[in-house]
Amino acid sequence: MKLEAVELRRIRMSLVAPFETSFGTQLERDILLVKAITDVGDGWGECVAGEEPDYSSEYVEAAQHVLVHHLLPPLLASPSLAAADVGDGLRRFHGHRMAKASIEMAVLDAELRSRGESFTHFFGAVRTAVDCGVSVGIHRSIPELLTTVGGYLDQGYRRVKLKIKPGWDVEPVRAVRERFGDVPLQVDANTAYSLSDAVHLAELDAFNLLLIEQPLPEDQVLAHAELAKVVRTPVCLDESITSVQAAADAIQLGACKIINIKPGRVGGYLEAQRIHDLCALRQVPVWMGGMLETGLGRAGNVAMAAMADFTLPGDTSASSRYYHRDITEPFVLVDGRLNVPTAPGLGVNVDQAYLEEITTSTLLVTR
Ligand code: NPQ
Ligand code: MG
Repeated sequence: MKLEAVELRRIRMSLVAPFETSFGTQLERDILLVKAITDVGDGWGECVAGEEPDYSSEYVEAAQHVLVHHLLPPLLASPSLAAADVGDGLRRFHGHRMAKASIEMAVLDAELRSRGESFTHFFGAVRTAVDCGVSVGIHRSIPELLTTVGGYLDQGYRRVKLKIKPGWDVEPVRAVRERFGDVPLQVDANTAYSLSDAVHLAELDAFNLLLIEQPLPEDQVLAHAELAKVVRTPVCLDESITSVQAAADAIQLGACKIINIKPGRVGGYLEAQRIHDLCALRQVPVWMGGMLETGLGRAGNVAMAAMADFTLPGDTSASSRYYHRDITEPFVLVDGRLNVPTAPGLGVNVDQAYLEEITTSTLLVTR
């Protein structure tokens, strides 16, 4: 396969409701889509970088810059390119994993579509539908939070994740437990605490949570192991797990019992697959995270979440959790699950007319 050109397209999508986390409030998304144009057909990728460097150091404008000026030129110059070569081809460039993931995804989609193979078959997945959880933002009051959570449970979501931060943690968790009983429940702090909060966070142990996700900053891996001596709720890492090496080290250190896998965060679906396989070997449960993806990223994530060691429900929510209208056929919750696409590549089709309507810029990068 030969990469002939890459189309970078930015789109704006409003969220159905504001989404507040410990690092800020999201009202809409500025998303970078990547189309790989190859000699065997096109493929789609989606970059999960946000508008600002607040979830991680990456952000969408930087991702586009590094693709145009650094990552794409060597890939476009390569006489022959497969998805499996993208990681190696970009190894000399440090970081920028979300940018790298987006072009690898597009090349993988082109490659699999051309040979009629689905993402899910490529991953060796074992399920035809995946259990879905929902990530619930920080709310202005507990009554409003309970209304939101009740609505999601009525829709059938099988697990609830509450975003927490200092000042919004024990009380919302207590209120959800009191109102909704033993629904599978977990929390995500997006790095908002410090090790000195350990005794406070141990108050969450009373609520039988599945896990506490990324309580401490990304680089404080050892501190998570220290925290786990005080907090009995299993620690899950998200932001800290940037590679299979980081995953192996964190497990060895006792920093986490569970891992949130986001293909975009770790540099692509192939590295995510390696993390899945490592965790299966080490008997560490994993689950599929979410980055407010369009139907393209959602399709890849749902396909991967069908792999055997994805034993906990993911943040693979329905399209309607985030968007009134998606750029592909929407993912719809059926009995708390999403069906896994089985058509070639990502297995979804882009609504080109709607895509044009929400496009803010396009750039064609050629050889
Ligand atoms: C998490 N996702 O698990 C992330 C955080 C997150 C579903 O909770 C723009 C881009 C907005 C990326 C908001 C969920 C985002 C974002 C939240 C990621 O930590
Ligand atoms: Mg998280």
